[in-house]
Amino acid sequence: MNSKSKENAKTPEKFLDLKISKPPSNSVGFGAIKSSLDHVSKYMNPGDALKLSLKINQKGGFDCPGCAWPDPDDERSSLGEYCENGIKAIAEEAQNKTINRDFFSKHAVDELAVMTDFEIGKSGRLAEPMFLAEGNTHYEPISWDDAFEKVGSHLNALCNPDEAVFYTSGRTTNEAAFLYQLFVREFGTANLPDCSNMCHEASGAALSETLGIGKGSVTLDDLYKAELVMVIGQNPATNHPRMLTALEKCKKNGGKIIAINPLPEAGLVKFTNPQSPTKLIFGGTKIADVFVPITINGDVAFIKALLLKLLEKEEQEGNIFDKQFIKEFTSGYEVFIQDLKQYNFEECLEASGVSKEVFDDAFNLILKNNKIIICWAMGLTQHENAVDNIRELVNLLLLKGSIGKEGAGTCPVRGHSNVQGDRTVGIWESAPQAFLDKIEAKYGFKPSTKHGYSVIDSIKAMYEKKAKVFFGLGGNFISAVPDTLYSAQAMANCNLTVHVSTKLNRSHLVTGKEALILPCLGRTEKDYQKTGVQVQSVENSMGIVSSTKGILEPCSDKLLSEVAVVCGIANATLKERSKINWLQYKDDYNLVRDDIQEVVDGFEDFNNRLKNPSGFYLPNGARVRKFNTKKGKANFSINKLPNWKLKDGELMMMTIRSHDQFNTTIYGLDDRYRGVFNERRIVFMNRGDMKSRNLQEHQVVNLKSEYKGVIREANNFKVVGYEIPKNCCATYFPETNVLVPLDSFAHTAKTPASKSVRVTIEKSV
Ligand SMILES: Nc1nc2c(c(=O)[nH]1)N[C@H]1C(S)=C(S)[C@@H](COP(=O)(O)OP(=O)(O)OC[C@H]3O[C@@H](n4cnc5c(=O)[nH]c(N)nc54)[C@H](O)[C@@H]3O)O[C@H]1N2
Ligand SMILES: Nc1nc2c(c(=O)[nH]1)N[C@H]1C(S)=C(S)[C@@H](COP(=O)(O)OP(=O)(O)OC[C@H]3O[C@@H](n4cnc5c(=O)[nH]c(N)nc54)[C@H](O)[C@@H]3O)O[C@H]1N2
Ligand SMILES: [Mo]
Repeated sequence: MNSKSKENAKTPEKFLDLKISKPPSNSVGFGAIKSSLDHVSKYMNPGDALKLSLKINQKGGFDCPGCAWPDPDDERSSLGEYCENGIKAIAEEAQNKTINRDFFSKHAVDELAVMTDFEIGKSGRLAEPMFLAEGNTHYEPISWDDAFEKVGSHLNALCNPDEAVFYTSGRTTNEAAFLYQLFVREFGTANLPDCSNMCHEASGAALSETLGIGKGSVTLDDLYKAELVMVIGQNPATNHPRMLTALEKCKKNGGKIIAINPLPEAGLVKFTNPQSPTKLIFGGTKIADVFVPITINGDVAFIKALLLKLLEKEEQEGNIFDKQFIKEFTSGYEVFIQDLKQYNFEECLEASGVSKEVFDDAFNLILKNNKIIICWAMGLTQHENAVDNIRELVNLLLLKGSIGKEGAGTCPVRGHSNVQGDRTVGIWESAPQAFLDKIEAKYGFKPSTKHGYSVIDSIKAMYEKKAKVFFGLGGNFISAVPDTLYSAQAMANCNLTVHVSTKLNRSHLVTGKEALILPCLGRTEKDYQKTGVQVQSVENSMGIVSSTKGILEPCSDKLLSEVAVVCGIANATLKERSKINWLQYKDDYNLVRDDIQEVVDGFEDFNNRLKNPSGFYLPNGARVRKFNTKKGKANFSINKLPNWKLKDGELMMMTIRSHDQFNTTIYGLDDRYRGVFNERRIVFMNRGDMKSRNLQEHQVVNLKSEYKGVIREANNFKVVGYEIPKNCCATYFPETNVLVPLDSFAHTAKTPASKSVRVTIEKSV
């Protein structure tokens, strides 16, 4: 076992050289093009870069491994569906540098852990399978066959299949994900935690209960046609840049936009479309008509205030609610209204931290418009009351009849490029019985019907030594999960930790007694198999399934595809006891798709329909007012105001992404749109809160969070005064994951509450 797992799990607490400038008033534009070209020229050869940028998100090209924002059905830009952060995601994967046995023989595990995440990521692409033996300080090379046997023998040595956990990150394609969950279920467990547990799980839980489908209901076309789009708890200029093009189009068609966010995020204020050269010169579009600077976790209160005023108007004028829709399609209206009437408007507004003037501006837009789309992301899903946040939004949409019609509906904006597809094809620790029945009918074994471990349950189980093998298909578990030190102990308690990865990351350095790194092909690379170069499929945030095919030569000839890795491990683990011929699938992915079509609803004629260059839409009940709930109706829900209070001196901290990162992969050290350069260990604070604590700009501070009597600490941050509501502060993920308590998560969904962490701030001495 690696002796220093807890130390290795933390990001190094060292400073760089912080520079601050005024945040730019608009986003994207020239700055974005320059930034991505700089990035590409540093890490890729120019020929590959050009080839890739022409094929990114093109029909018949490859799906950008960045975010899950959909591509236009019709015309696509000749520059590729260009976006700065998409280019960075690709450059990160397609870089020239590789690391193999020489690298690992030179650097001990503990030595690598001293590097920052930025430095670790820059080491290069993993080029061959590596093994860390018990008690060893260095990884050593291992053959693929031996690696498969090693995993198989560990799994088979467990007393019970439930002693293993199988994590998935959302880049995994449908084909690899389907086979992976099939293997895990045939092995005998439902322990399938995934990044979705930390991401949009709360959206899935809230939407399934209220609208009968855990996905959003709108298409891109709806966004163009909406009268009003609300963008809540989301920073699209950084995390979904192509969404701004859709919002711009909506505005051009007369639509209005309300942004609700504690921070005046750049893209929401002004946006310059990089594909429109005249705009680059003459300035951009002001995106948000109303910007609502809400306090962290003030959303239920704000929405309730809106609902109360709508109800008041409805009672006066009688034509505000869509009563026909409510009568025909919904359930629970009376009880909901009764409950709503118990709340007081002024109290709600005060709890939201929003002024009456701003409230009125937002309210008037909602009052006037009936084609409303609500978009949201992590600002709503990562709170203890996350499910309430989303259900309350659904209440608003239902009152306005804004669901299942053109230009209206729900739009949870997904993170990883195939996180939605992974769930569709069975990466789910609590999959519906109907799905498990289909697996049984097709393959002849009975999948476990137990509720498997989510991310949080997995960490607890490993900590308590109830789970002993950790397997990760993609991702960077230790840096992504909450409560870094507790989680590091959980990993260290395992007999074996395995990661299928493209790049070195901190999870490779916080290991069980033994550890494996299995390097795989990325999206951009050609996947050569017996029947030729393989095509795979992904599903975007709006339920469109489309093909993806790499175009570059693999960076090493020792890489396997994720599909081949899963097949190899399944074969080596299950051997003769399997009812499935595992090795056939890796030779021909069409066979995987034939199986998916039999087991997963909506994939009829899959192989053929995947040939359609624009892909195909999966069925979506909410989109056509067919609500797949128990009563067949859309449900109003009752949501309490969260009753958290800060103790004296505490601030509510949100952990957010900078402009130069993809989750735990740090592309660079700047957060250009927020005017922060060359530093990540910063805490954004309200200037009044700084004054009352006697803190100066760039003051070095330590952060502490106390939760249920346990104190967690993160040291060495620099204070940056910022336009953020009082009593709120913000830091970057993953540096402050050490402060996020494992036990603080969304009810029902178990999403870690990494946007509402109570902290105190002390000067470092
Ligand atoms: N370039 C890039 N693209 C990405 C990613 C990336 O890291 N880099 N990550 C991908 C993934 S996996 C995901 S899930 C998405 C994440 O996309 P986002 O959700 O946009 O990412 P975050 O940085 O977590 O931003 C959360 C936003 O919510 C706001 N917020 C925080 N708390 C609250 C609150 O209580 N109420 C409201 N109304 N707002 C709040 C914050 O100010 C911030 O603007 O992006 C995906 N795309
Ligand atoms: N405090 C805090 N914590 C958070 C969040 C937050 O906002 N705040 N956000 C949460 C969210 S929304 C998410 S989605 C999770 C993300 O959690 P993860 O998905 O686990 O993390 P990533 O950083 O996206 O994973 C990056 C790693 O994936 C590997 N990788 C990249 N591409 C591929 C590929 O094609 N195949 C394979 N096999 N591996 C690949 C690389 O080795 C890389 O190091 O983090 C969560 N954690
Ligand atoms: Mo995510």
